[in-house]
Parts: sequence; C-alpha cells; structure tokens
Amino acid sequence: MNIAIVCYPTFGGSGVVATELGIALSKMGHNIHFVTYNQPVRLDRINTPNLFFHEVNVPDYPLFKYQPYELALSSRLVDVVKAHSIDVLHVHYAIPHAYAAYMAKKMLLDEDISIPIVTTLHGTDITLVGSHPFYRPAVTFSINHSDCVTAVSESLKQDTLRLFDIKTEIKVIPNFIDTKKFENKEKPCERSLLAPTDDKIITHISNFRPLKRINDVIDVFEQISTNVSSKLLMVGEGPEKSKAMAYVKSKGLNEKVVFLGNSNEIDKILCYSDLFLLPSEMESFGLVALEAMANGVPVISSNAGGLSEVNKHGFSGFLSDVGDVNSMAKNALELLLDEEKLNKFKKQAKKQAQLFNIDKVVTEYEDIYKRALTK
Ligand code: GMT
Repeated sequence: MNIAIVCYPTFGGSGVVATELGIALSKMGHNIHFVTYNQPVRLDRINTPNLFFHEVNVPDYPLFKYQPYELALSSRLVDVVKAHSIDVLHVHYAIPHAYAAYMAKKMLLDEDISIPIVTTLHGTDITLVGSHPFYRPAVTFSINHSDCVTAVSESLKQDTLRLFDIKTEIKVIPNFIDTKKFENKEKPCERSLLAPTDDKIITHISNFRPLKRINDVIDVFEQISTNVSSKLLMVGEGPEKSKAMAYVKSKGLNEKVVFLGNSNEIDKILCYSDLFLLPSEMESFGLVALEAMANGVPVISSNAGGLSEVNKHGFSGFLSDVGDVNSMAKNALELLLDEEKLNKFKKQAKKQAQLFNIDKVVTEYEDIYKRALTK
C-alpha cells in the first residue's frame, strides 16, 4: 500500500508513535510518505528506500496574524496523494490534521480521486485542546467524517465519547514499542557517567507542560533523596522547565538534579535508570512509561487516564492518585530500599512492556487501512 502519514514531527508521543509505525510499515513493504512541517525527530531514512518525507511550507504573509497551516497541509496532501498514488491517509492527532485531511479528501473527490482517512486520537487533541468550545465543532466534524477512527487507550475512547457527539466507531489500538530493540541489553550500561555506582538514578521525561505536574516529580524525589543516595535526571524541554529549575534550587537539591534538555538518546538514559516518575494530571496512554518499562525501569505514576492500562500496580510499578506525592514517594522507597524487590520489578516491567510489542499492533493498523479502503 502507499500510505501517507500526517503527524507532529516533534518529541511528543504522537509524533513518536506515528514515526515508529511508519518505519515498521515500511519494513513490511509498504511505501510510507510522511507529510509534515519538519522531518520527524525519530525518522532516519538513510537506509530505507520506501520511506519518504514531504515538507509542508507555510509562507509568511504579513496580512495574516496567524499563518494558515491547515490550508497549506491540505494542499500538500492533495499534491502528495496525486503524485504518489496514495491509497490511505493516516492522520495522527485530530487538530488540525483530521480537519485538513477532510478538506484534501473533498478536493480530490472533485478530480474523481477517492481517498479514505484514518484518524488516530492521541490525548490532548481530545481532552485538553479539542474539547475547548472554540474547537469542539470542528473536531467533532473531523472525527465523524473520518472513515476509521482509532484511540490509543480505552480511557481515551471513553473520554472522546463523553466529550463529543461521536457517530463513528472508535477502535482502541494501544501504543506500542519494539521490544526486540531492548533484548540482550546489559545493565548497568554507562551509568557511572552520571552518578556514582551506589547512587540510584531516578528519571523523568516529558515536555514540561503544566499537566505533567513537574513539582510533584521534585517533591517525590526530595523524599526519596532524604532516604536513599540518588540523582534525578530531568529530560525534555517545555514551559515549566525554568520554574522547575527554580523549585529545585529553592529546595537545595541542585547537586542532585540534572536537567538534560531534549534528547535523542532516551533509551540510553533509561538504561541507566532505576525508577521512572510520571505523576501526570492527565495521560491518555503514557508512551514514555512504556519506553521506561521496555528498558526494565519500574514506573511510579499517577492513575490518570490510560496509565492504569499500561503500568500494572504492584507488578511493573505503582499507581497513586494525582497529587498524592506521599504515596508516590512511599512506593518509590519500597522498591529503592529493597534491592531484591527492585530487581524483581525491573524484570516485571520488561515483561509488562512485551504486551505492547509492535508486531501485533502494526497488523491491527494494516487491518484498519484495509477496512477504510472498503468504505
Ligand atoms: O502530552 C504529551 O506528552 C504529548 C502528547 C502528544 O500528542 O504527543 O501525548 C499524548 O499522546 C501520546 C501518544 O499517544 C500519549 O502517550 C500521551 O499520554 C498523550 N498525552 C496526554 O494525554 C496528556
């Protein structure tokens, strides 16, 4: 099949999922065309002849206060579909991708070209942004006019049905990971580069937005570090980062907390880690928790949204109510103070991640494409 994938090319989970899916589909022989404004960060096309990237350019025009990205995207989609005989358009993140895809579909119909749209809902496109009254009618329309709709967790599906008037069936296809990448990896990697060997390494990775509750990460770590010699690695960039740095300073934790910024070496960092913290207010799935687990890192998380579908309480880690930092710290210490238990949870985290192996999920997306083609 010739498949066009639209996504955000940044470090966010939806872009990562779209990119990894495209790469996996290309390995199965499909021709994959990414259509977005930058080459996706995890896309390495060097050795893959059937992966293509088509840039969406939005020329700056002084009359516009806001440059019309969805107009440029829908025009680019029309060109790509025609030039590369695309069979299916798969858009990740409803805003504005599903909307732009619908416009492209209509333009193509004018030329007697019929193209099905598959829309994958990721989380904030529904829970935070999409359901805002300013956007809700357009998002509802775009979902209802997609040929097939998928959501990355049961929790997100239920949120979508609760927040919008949805007439289309929503199929849950969970996020995934290529667990083969982590087989035969020896620990403790090169952890001595970051901390003395007897220090425990605690990691948090996110885009540092308010819903990630960065202060909770620091509060939990503060309790950990008073009981266990440890370091906190904070990976990522975002609006809360400078506040977080100030908060760390105000607590006198500077020596123990390292801010690493965005990284293309997530697996390397997770390979050093003993525990992963994700106390989010909202999380449709929590792909980063799955990445941690695949690297054998137990997860101390909140129980928001789809996190309980990914992180199994008492097996791959622990879940607590949002904001309950005392419970999170207690759970973390339960593992960090008991080496045998920690090692058991590390193995179990890896085992839990196997449930989300890419092979099964790619086939599910292939089936969805086939179904969309019959519509
Ligand atoms: O919120 C983020 O961290 C980014 C956002 C995105 O769209 O990239 O993440 C959402 O999609 C991810 C991939 O499906 C999920 O793993 C995240 O849980 C989800 N974020 C939220 O729901 C807040």
